[in-house]
Amino acid sequence: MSIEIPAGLTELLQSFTVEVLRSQPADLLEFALQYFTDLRERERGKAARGGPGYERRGHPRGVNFAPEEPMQTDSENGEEEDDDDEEEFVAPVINRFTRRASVCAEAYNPDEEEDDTESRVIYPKTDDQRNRLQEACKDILLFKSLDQEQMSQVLDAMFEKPVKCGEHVIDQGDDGDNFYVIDWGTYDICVKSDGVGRCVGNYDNRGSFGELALMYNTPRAATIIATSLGAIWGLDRVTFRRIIVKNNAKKRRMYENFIESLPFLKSLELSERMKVVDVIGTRTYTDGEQIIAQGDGAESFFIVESGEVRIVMKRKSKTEKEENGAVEIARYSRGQYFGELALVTNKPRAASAYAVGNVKCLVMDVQAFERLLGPCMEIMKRNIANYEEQLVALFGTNMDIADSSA
Ligand code: 1OR
Ligand code: 1OR
Repeated sequence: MSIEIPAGLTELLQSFTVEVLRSQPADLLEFALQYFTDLRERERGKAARGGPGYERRGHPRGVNFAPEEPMQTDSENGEEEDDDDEEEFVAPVINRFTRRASVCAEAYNPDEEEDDTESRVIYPKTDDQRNRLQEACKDILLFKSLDQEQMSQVLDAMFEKPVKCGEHVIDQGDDGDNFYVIDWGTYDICVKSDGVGRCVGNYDNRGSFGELALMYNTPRAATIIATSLGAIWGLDRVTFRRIIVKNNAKKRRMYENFIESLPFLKSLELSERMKVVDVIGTRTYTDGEQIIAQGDGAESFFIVESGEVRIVMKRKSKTEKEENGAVEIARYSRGQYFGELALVTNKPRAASAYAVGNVKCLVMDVQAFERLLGPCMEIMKRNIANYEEQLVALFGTNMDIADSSA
């Protein structure tokens, strides 16, 4: 007589066994009870949302949403479950290390923060999720100075969150729970002051938000509202502080003197200059590499840390249709900035920038630029007025620099 093994039984017991081995519970029966109760709740939740891997209509790249509870390992090198070839069934994980982060406004002191190496958050991911996550995080400036191990811990800890159009992902004034990286979708940044709310910017299918409350233990500084269907990757507060905030302390030590020495930042208070350091990322370029392309939309502002940058402008005159060739209009070296014009004028890049030899730049995203560099705007605008004069001298005509990309 053959005995039929019910579908799913092997996976169910395997996942349970893995969890028992990982968590080593004192009371096996109690653990099992909680494990299976939780599993049932999750399955019911899934069913209510329209079955496993619930509907992802409208996603341009096909989303797989992660399970909602992370695994946590008790060692830095804790073995990750090999989930790559697991299909639909991903068991929820209960573990003795799960704990809620407190969101009180304690002062920031990385040296006093608990190292927290004993708990590491891991959300298992499919290959597709891993690829999309890596793509989304590729240009996130806050991640740029992490070493490989820190980066892999961050990626492990991130979880996918579907977003509905109109959803408030973050509400101004709330405590900070997670940092978010955008996978896809558009989001408005709204700020309320004196009871009046206004939209001050937006994210278009890329970028990140939610770092401020976690970095400085302050209430959320803005409301983020999805203006389309979308998906974001969350990173919990504890992991964010353990890795990013600690790394920022190192970044401050590295860049404090350099940032202090920059004349165009002199209108900022010391604490504001340190906030600049907190949000900048570093990018390196090799000889001849393009840093900015004339005519492109602008998302970043650059400060040269080392090497030299050539600024080259191609121009069509307003009356004639032909291009007048490319002219080198400026060279920048350590301590000088570029890429501010398009951010200030909200126009495409007025010129291209290329690395001369190996170049390292400090890079800031447009939101941080607007949020932090307001007090430096006078100096920058004076410089922009100089561009206008140079434009006339170089091309012998008076045209709006923003038109040069036309
Ligand atoms: P958070 O943790 O405070 C809201 O939660 C997030 O919105 C915030 O982190 C930033 O990541 C993001 N002012 C404040 N927060 C901003 C801003 C911003 N832009 C994005 N966020 N300003 C933006 C200008 C484009 C200044 C508005 C006066
Ligand atoms: P962006 O965001 O437009 C290209 O990207 C950057 O080149 C620009 O910001 C400036 O930071 C930088 N006219 C316009 N942009 C200039 C100029 C410039 N020089 C540097 N940039 N002129 C040269 C003045 C010496 C006038 C045009 C001939």
